Amino acid sequence: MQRIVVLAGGIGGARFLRGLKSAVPDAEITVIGNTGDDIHLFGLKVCPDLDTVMYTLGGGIHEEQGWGRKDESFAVKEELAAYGVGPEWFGLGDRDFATHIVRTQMIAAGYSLSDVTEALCARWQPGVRLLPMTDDRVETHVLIDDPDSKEGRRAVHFQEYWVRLRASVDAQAVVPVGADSAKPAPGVLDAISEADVILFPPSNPVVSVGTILAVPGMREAIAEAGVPVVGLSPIVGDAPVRGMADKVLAAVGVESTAAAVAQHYGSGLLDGWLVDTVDADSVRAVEEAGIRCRAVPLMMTGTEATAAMAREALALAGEVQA
Ligand code: FO1
Repeated sequence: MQRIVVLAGGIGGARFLRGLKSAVPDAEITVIGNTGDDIHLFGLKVCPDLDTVMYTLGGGIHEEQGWGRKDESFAVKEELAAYGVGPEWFGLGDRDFATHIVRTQMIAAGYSLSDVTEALCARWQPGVRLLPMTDDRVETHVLIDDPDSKEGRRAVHFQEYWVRLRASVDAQAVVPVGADSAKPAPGVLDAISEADVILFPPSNPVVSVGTILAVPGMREAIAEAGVPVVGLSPIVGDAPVRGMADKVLAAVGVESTAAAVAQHYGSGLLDGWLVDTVDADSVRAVEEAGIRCRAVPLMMTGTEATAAMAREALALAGEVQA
């Protein structure tokens, strides 16, 4: 049985996984989920990317939105607002709240985030093994200009940058706070060393895949696994398909192009890279950087189109191995 490890962020990672499962239903898929987007609100621990993967693969996701639960209501949020308790800018629904209550209660009782994720997945049956990148607390912060503060700059939580500010201001720096002392969660390094192929879905290269790679030992384990590592570009036609990758790429000095993202990961990590057909011109630059590259359609318009992308990624993995 083919063992596939996928480093996933939120919406892009989850949708890619749905296509991958459809393309190779018999594969054993381990997902290493980004937890840098996690946020503590109302005394609860919220793990947006783990939940997005779990709900998407478990059939509970709000399809159009890409995050949160379908058939959602917001009575708790409205009641909190009536008490003047915010933040109001973060849309936590009633059904979703239950997930965060269970998670927080289990963590308070001494369980690890890995244990909790396994327990939550027992309900959702995502059909993959979903592992948080770490059980330790990591929080991505974004440094923005703030003329009103003494330093002229201020750090905000990634969710505040993305959801409240809608990435409308430039990101000066992106810091995965706590990552340097985090340990990979149990099972993560074993899954990598036992993998037949490792995939980077079209997730954000800085705040999703980049944060996972920032956990000490992760990058080395992937490089040393000795198996094909293939990524799919989240940048199509010099712009992110969704999200704010352009803003956070600029913060780390990387252009928003499919080729620049491949070069950012580098040939020490990546063996293969898929770009969209509109970026076919960049294939040569990527190959010159020592990374095998193909141009194929990369818009995840539905499960079949996404499954085709997954098949292309696995075919490229086969090619680089040959
Ligand atoms: N994204 C939004 O654009 N607005 C929200 O209010 C919002 C709330 C939210 C609540 C739970 C959850 O799991 C995800 C949520 N997201 C929301 C998505 C999230 O901000 C990001 O898309 C991911 O963190 C990036 O991967």
